[in-house]
Amino acid sequence: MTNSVLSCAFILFLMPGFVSEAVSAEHQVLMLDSNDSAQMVFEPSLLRVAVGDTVTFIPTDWGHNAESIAGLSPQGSTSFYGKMDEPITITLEKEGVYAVQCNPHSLMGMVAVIVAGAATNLEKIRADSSLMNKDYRMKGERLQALFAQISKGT
Ligand SMILES: [Cu+2]
Repeated sequence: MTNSVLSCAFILFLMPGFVSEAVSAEHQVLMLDSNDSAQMVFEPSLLRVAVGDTVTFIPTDWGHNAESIAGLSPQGSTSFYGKMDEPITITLEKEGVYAVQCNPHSLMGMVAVIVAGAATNLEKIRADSSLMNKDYRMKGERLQALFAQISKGT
């Protein structure tokens, strides 16, 4: 009896999901009308996490959501669409750079960038997002500024 309980515990410990749940960290990003540096802004707007960590977007001020930007996330990652004025928690399951926007303020550049592990897709995502610049000037500018911070390693 004791032996079978022990071996069950051991098998659970060996399961990758169990291990990553046990060590994954939880992060929070606030959705704000303004902070010291900008209007309509995620805080922080650049976040470095480990693969398997979770990030919760908190509707601190009214009128915001958080959603993935199509095409600007690691290959094979799951897109997400948070509801207005509701928190949403995502798990960063793939390594790489994720770009996030607030839908109603995307044209005003309300974007955030999350790096899970290494920024393996940085050059691709940078190139793809630069195609948006002519249509979404502020969004493109803020994204490029955040990507530049990643490549400088700050
Ligand atoms: Cu917003």
